[in-house]
Amino acid sequence: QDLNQPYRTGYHFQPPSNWMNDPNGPMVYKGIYHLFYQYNPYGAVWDVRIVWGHSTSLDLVNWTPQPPAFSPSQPSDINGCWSGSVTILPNGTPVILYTGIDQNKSQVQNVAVPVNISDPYLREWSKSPANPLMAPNAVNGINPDRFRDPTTAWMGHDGEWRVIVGSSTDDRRGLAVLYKSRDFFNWTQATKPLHHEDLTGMWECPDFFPVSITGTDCLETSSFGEVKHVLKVSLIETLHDYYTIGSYDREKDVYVPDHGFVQDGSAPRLDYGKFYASKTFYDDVKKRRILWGWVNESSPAKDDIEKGWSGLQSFPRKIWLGESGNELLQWPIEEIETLRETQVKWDNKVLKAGSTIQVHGVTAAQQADVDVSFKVKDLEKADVIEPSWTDPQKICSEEDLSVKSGLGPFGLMVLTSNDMEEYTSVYFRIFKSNDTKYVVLMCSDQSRSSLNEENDKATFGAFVAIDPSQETLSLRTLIDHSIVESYGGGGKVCITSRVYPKLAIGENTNLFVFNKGTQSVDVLGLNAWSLKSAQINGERVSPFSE
Ligand code: DQQ
Repeated sequence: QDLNQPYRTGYHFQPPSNWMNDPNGPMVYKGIYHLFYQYNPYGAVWDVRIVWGHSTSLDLVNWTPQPPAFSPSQPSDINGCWSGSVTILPNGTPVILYTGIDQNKSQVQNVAVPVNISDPYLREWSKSPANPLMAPNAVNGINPDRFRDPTTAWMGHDGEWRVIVGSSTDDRRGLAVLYKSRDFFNWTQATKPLHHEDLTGMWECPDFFPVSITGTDCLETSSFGEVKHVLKVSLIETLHDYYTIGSYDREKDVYVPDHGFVQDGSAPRLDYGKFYASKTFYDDVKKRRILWGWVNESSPAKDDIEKGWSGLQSFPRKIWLGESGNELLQWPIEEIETLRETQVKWDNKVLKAGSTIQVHGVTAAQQADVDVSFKVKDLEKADVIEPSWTDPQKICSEEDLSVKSGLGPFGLMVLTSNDMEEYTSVYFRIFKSNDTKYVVLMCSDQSRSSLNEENDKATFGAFVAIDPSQETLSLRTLIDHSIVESYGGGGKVCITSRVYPKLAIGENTNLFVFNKGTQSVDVLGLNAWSLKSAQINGERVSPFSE
């Protein structure tokens, strides 16, 4: 443990040093996984002249750094190489579409192709002299400051490629601008966007992909058949990633969500904590769709500069359509199991009212994978939820653990210091709603996570669509030094947070299960593993040891 660097992660992706934001162009090529990312080679803060950092992996867990794929170099990207995506052409060649900031500071879309397709590491990329392929068209109402982040393209029924680019109108109508092409190089803007939604502001990093309605197997982006489509957008106004599930009309080239969008606050989020500018790719090796998201720091920039880095990627998650057809499910990819060491296992333990039980034996409590399932018997003892409590984050923030309610809070205390001065708690509370249904609230409370008062310690929360009278309530939490990534209800709700303990570091880190409610709760099972460190992009030279 490098005590100068207690917040560097053991198995969450980060570059050797400096600033990282959005995941870009993830893919698998010739059996090698690639992740590109928005990267500032010059420091630990964002810089407009950002480049495409690049790392490769055999298993999505251990990563080797590669030279940046490309940097600003031609008029169409001289002021920055911003986010974009990879499309694998039918002949197997991967092609990158990305946003360039051109010589006039306009946002334009460019293409880059591998120099040597027989190199599985795709170390060299060449930009087309034909760039830019798409420029903002004032006639069509596209503002040059709001025209970015092309998706993976998909092939339509007519053999033409389609791609969407995020945008918005001056009056805050969010747009998924649609472009079409026969040859992938000459693109024409369609007369109508694929989808738009009033009063949502700029749509960054859209993602559009099919999900199977018949099972958990996932689909390549151009697949059609027994599918629904998902449109994800990153709203710059809230810095959250929202999704809708709906139908894509291939004839009319429009997407219609099954339920409303963000306007009425109803669109679900991929994560209710820190998680932004996410992107999926189809892994044809394991027939799954994998999601990555940028998890930014919660510390002041001066701390980032001092530690020499900023930004993580979430642990890669498999993502698929839940049985209800109304929600996406997410789960850490199975490769995490290769990191598991010591295991602690509990079966059937009663968590009495007011109890806090330590999970002994997780040797590396700051690098752990904890999976616990609860069964709550006395549901009739649940308090009735206040009708005005419609904002889960607000309930989680206002009702701290000292407030008792019949059912809960119960859950995990992670990254807990020896004397409990510091801890992060991830927990459930169950309420009754007036129509005799139950409301399950999941919270991730960072307010006690560190004695350092300078960090953003906001609490996060979400409702989990689960009926606790029929189903067990599961919570899986990945703990990794300064990131706590939690999956509630089997992946229905994710909450990711960043924490910077001063005391709960190294061996002084503990893990507990607790129940602060007035009724006992059963732990049906608990499995906790210490995780060893992955090899992530090699050793970083500490600025403190030079
Ligand atoms: N980050 C990129 C943009 C994108 C934003 C620039 C989202 O392309 O819209 O670094 O975080």
